[in-house]
Amino acid sequence: MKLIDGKKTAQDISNELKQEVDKYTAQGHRPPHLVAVLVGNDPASTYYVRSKEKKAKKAGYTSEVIYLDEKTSEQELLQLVNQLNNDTAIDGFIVQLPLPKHIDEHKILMAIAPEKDIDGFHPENIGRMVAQLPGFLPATPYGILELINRYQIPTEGKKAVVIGRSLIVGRPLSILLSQKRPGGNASVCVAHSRTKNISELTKDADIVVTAIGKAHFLKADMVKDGVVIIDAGINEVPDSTRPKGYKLVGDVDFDEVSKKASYITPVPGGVGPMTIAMLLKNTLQAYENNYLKKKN
Ligand code: L34
Repeated sequence: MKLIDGKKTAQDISNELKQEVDKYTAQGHRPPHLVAVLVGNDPASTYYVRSKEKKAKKAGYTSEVIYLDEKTSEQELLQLVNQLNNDTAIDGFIVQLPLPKHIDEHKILMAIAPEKDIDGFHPENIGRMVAQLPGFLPATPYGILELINRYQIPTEGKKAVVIGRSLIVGRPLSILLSQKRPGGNASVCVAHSRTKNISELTKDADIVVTAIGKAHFLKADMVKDGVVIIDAGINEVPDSTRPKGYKLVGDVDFDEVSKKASYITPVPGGVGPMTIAMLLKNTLQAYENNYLKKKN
């Protein structure tokens, strides 16, 4: 079994990005600027946006989080999105999900200017991904592809099962894995809550990706020997021995499944840190497109 070290890979990518940024700033350009918007104060979401800001700064970017009250109206958030769209000092921004129930998520995502949509959630970027045109790939699936490529895990002609069909992970990843591209060319099956006898599918798979948010969902008897496991789940389970009172686990029963896997991502330290690294990569891309090309 080989452990896929997302934390280290994310660090490598961050160092690579920093070199690019240093090169641009040495030429007299301003650094890339990333903004995250958080509505409300969910502890996990707060941690993720702070982490994005911190990692951006480590890579030499400027960055900030805009914290909005839980009660912010849809109209107010739309106004802020519009303001960020028009601010040329900002290369890319994200609105952290989930949003409070009184705000229509789709309305907000649609309002983000596609050229600043570094999450790749705008329908224009989703369309570009599907058509394999230049655009932003959503950070978590992009990070998974990057892990597959950097670890040189064969995907061509392999049977992949993606469990989950969310806009953020399952749906886009299932598309990417099947496309003609590095880390692609797999035969992909998407499993979800309405799938019958999921084991029948996973047992036959060379690659299993879990993205459903259910702790210990994937068990050893559901996979074959030598399987590649990518765990995109992040679940908090109670643990009184930890200062926070919980620990993070993925969707995979890691201790058991890792014995059968050829490659496996841990949680934490797998897909999560890669999400942030690829967000930074997209931000650099946005900076090159929106700022550098206009200056030169
Ligand atoms: N708009 N909303 C928007 N974009 C995103 O890309 C996200 N996501 C998901 C939630 N909402 C979003 C994230 O950023 C999930 N997510 C995310 C980002 C980073 C990490 C986890 C999820 C992460 O860094 N995880 C670490 C451990 C964190 C810890 O110790 O608590 C890991 O090692 O998995």
